[in-house]
Amino acid sequence: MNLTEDVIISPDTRRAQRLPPGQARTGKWPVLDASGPPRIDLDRWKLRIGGLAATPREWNWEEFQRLPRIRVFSDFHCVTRWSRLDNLWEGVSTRELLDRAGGPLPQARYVLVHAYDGGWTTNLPLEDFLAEDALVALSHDGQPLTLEHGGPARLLVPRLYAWKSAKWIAAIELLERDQAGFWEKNGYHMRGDPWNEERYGFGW
Ligand SMILES: Nc1nc2c(c(=O)[nH]1)N[C@H]1C(S)=C(S)[C@@H](COP(=O)(O)O)O[C@H]1N2
Ligand SMILES: [Mo]
Repeated sequence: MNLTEDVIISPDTRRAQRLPPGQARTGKWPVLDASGPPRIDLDRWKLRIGGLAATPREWNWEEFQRLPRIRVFSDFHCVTRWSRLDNLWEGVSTRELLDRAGGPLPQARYVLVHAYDGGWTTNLPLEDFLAEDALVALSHDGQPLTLEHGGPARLLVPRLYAWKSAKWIAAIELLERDQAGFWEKNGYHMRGDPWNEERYGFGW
């Protein structure tokens, strides 16, 4: 892989020990989700950004294709203890998207991400969502994202466990108070930092 200068290198890939505690490396890329891929029609696909954004807005597929893209080199850590290192993602940075929605209102602190698979959601702090290596990815290792891995577009937040990286992303909702998503309601951690093993939240 030729890592040219226009690739954002995820800070965690520069650690001497790249595997977070309790993780094992896999060369494969397992598919993991709650209920399988939804049916997505590109003619009707939309990504919305709203809630506590200054000027909520949405893009259809054609409009989304015209947004500037970044490339990110990062690792991917699943809470079920596998890690896939050395991924090259391409897509639109989360900062770019929020800029185009006028930026966050002052009281915005958290994000609830909505996906196309039956209202699946996940929550994360706005600060993590806006990390320099966070993006809505359209391709992986030079290939368009497959449906099973979240295509046509998925969120990718390398610094958190992979369940925060919503596949089939549909909407980004900025909130003042943290609101538990699908797995978080079922006991997973509200933040999910793999380096602190934030696997489970309250009551575990
Ligand atoms: N929309 C949606 N996104 C999701 C999930 C899901 O069920 N629905 N599962 C999450 C979980 S638990 C993991 S580990 C990763 C797995 O991504 P992968 O299947 O591409 O490896 O997707 C995350 N994103
Ligand atoms: Mo997961």
